[in-house]
Amino acid sequence: MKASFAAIAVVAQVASAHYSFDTVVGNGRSYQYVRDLTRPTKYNPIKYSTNPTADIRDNSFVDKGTDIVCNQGAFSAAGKTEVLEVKAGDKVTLKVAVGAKMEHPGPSLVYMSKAPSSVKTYDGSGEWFKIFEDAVCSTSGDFTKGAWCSYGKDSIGATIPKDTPDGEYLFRVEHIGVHRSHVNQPEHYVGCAQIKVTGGGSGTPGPTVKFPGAYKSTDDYANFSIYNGFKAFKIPGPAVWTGGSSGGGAAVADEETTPAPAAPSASAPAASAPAASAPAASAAPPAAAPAAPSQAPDAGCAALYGQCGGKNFKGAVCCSAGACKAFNPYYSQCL
Ligand SMILES: [Cu+2]
Repeated sequence: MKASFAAIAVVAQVASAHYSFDTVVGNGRSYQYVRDLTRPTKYNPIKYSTNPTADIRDNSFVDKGTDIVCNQGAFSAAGKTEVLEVKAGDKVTLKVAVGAKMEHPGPSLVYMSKAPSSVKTYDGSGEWFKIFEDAVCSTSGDFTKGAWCSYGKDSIGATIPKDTPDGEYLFRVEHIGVHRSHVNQPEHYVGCAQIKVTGGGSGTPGPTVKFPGAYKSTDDYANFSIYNGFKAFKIPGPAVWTGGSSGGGAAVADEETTPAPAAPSASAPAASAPAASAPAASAAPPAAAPAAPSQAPDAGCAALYGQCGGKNFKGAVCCSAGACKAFNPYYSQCL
């Protein structure tokens, strides 16, 4: 039947564009060390609660509830998920399920959070520090696709800093699709492995954030446009911790409205490093400095290239730049 062929085609296409993480590369089977999830469609993204209802997937939100920690229902799998022993200094890489690839433009991030005792009983409500991030690897590539470091890849990995204290941790990978950030609808894909770090050091990981809380819908990344060529991208979340005791102070959350020439506090030099320039990701161009956002959609109307109308669309039907052009009954865009 014609309809079922169409349905199959859609599923296959969505599965390769959307993704969830299920295995630790080189270690075990699907969901052996990675917490399984309970969402009906495992590969669907997590979005902001402020997004149009029609667009929200499975009641998973970046800004409320706990799905942004390790994905929907992941904590219910904690007890049956095994704990992978790794040495500080080792690289841990999580792979996406069912042979999919991360075919969305956007940053990759890896965070860790220490369990108070066994990670099998830890809900991830504690402090998280970032150990890896990447974003744009080619300023001349297709900014809607291959210019992004992780575009088309099937895994995200990070080296456990040597200074990481021994103990059990959640190892959280995240990819954020920013292809719809121009309409404030970034897509978050997250997954957590349970690991036990041995041979570590006595560093103080930081700055730290919490989930939810690390990201806001008003952050740069959530209001960014990949259209019209390269522009500097500010990676959300805190600065990457590479060792030592850069923690302590306030979490360097992504305060998009304050390009504050923050007087570098002499007492915490590492914490004042710009979040956007990943020291670990050597491939990232220096251009990714926290420059002034080139796009500042005004409160009321949609920004250039933003959606400004269409059936089920609940946003503002006006443009702060350009004119609203209808492409079909479901989509109008400011051009
Ligand atoms: Cu998507």
